[in-house]
Amino acid sequence: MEEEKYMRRCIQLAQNGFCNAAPNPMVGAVIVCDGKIIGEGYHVRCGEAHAEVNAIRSVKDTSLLKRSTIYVSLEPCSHHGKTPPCADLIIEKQIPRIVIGCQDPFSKVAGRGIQKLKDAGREVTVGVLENECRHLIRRFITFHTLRRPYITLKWAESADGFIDLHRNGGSPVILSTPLTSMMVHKKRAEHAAILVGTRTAELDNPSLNVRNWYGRSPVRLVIDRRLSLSPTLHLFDGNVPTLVFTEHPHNSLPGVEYLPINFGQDILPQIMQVLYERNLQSLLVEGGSTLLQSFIDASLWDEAFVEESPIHLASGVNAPKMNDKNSYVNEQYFGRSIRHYTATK
Ligand code: AOF
Ligand code: ZN
Repeated sequence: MEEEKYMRRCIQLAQNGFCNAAPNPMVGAVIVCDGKIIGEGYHVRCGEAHAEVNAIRSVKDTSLLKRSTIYVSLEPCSHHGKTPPCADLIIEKQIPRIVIGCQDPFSKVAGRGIQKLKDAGREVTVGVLENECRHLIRRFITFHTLRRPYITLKWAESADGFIDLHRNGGSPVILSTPLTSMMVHKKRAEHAAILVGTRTAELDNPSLNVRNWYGRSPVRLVIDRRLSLSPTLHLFDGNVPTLVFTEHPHNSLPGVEYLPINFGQDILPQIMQVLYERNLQSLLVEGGSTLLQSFIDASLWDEAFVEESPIHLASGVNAPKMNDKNSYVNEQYFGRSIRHYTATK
């Protein structure tokens, strides 16, 4: 119980890294001596000190470290990355006991941090609140174990199962409310990249940036096989880096990169490969229906959020259909019903 209490605090601290830790994982650490927390820290920003370093730095009376326990939501690192190994620091500071939430899936660590601590004679416990700790860094874990980004699908549909709007020549029907659009912007801030298909880019002219929430805007991705999209679209305003997947790469717009892919083959694995190579660890797919359905049909997704509007459209583009085996929980955001799916692994 005691261990879970401190690990819960680690997770809470780790979440403060939400905006800036990526592509590193969010990690929190707590140092406890004689039943009291004497130090706390979290990984604030990629490239800067790790959680354990910040927690150790925060301890006023460092002589207590020799009889303390350090709790950390992720295995302390064992490698020299942008910062030196945390396992070495813990050994150097003579902290005798280490309680870890989950193992680091990153190939340069992957158990070596735990081993280093054990080899130094420290008492190591692994797996306290393991599921919660893994859930916190699920994007990082999926990226490093499956070698592809963590994929979230998102759409809003009418009560009768249509998405959109102005596609039948009618005037636009807005299915989301200003409040649920905040949720969409929060989702954008949680992802490293965001993808839409050609028709969505053309008809909705989305900016795909983060406005109604705080955090970084994701890298924008659009599929434009024949380069038919107008350069005046918001996507090409140069405010956020944008990648265009096409069979006719060219270079003419600032902030926009054209990447050739083979449309004669399945394009999703090719896009995934580009994201993997660029260390873009998570992807939000915002439409349209055909693109979303292709991710569903390929079982290439991890989570999906479907906002159900009470509005009846009577016609329009059919909303994507989940497979029957996919279960969801009902969530509620600001009076709107959301089906939240999690892929079965
Ligand atoms: C930890 N504590 O707080 C974090 C860890 O380039 P670096 O030095 O920042 O190392 C990045 C890797 O370190 C990252 O891929 C992950 O394996 C681990 N992250 N480890 O001990 C932390 N954020
Ligand atoms: Zn570290």
